[in-house]
Amino acid sequence: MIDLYTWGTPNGRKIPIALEELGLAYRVHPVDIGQNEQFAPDFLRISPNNKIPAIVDHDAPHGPQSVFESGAILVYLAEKMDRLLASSGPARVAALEWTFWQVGGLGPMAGQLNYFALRAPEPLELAIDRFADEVRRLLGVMEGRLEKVPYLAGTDYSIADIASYPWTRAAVATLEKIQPDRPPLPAVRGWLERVGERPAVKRGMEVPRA
Ligand SMILES: N[C@@H](CCC(=O)N[C@@H](CS)C(=O)NCC(=O)O)C(=O)O
Repeated sequence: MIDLYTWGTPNGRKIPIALEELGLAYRVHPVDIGQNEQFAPDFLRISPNNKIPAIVDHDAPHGPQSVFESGAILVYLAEKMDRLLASSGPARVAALEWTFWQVGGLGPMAGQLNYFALRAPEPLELAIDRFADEVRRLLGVMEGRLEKVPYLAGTDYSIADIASYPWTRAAVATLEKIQPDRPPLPAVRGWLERVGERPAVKRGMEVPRA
């Protein structure tokens, strides 16, 4: 059994998508970050950076194993099940490249864009423009990749697609709202549809349920 600590945000939804895809049994523990529950001492013992998602795997070979950081959790789960991440070779390299690209690039930049464009108490044009430009640039990089291959790691669906799906969906929606006249990203949109149709993605995007 895996304990999943999460909330209904793009980072929080990557892990239930992976758990659903891998068919692993899990218990959801909602951590309401709007109520500062991420600072509770019990949660900080698992996730010292006070961020969701985090897991505890009670069936790990050396006893209960906690993991924080979504990229580390995705690699951990994929390696545990030997699925969604090739064990060696170019497909593994590509899956890790695009997973880290998402965790270190698209996620933080789209997060800042969402904050400044949709939630900030006052509109800061400079910040909105800066993050919108960077998110559009990142989605352009993704567009170039997906013009050549169906999934980020190449021919097969992998943890790179799982990491990127919730953030790409959020980023495209935000850009459509603030820049409705800018040209679409057809390859990215096709990939969003392809990935979004997977039953595990549909189920994972509903976690944690209200
Ligand atoms: N690099 C982290 C980012 C996680 C993250 O930013 N989580 C946000 C929600 S999407 C959070 O828990 N924020 C609470 C806080 O910063 O106090 C990961 O990929 O797991």
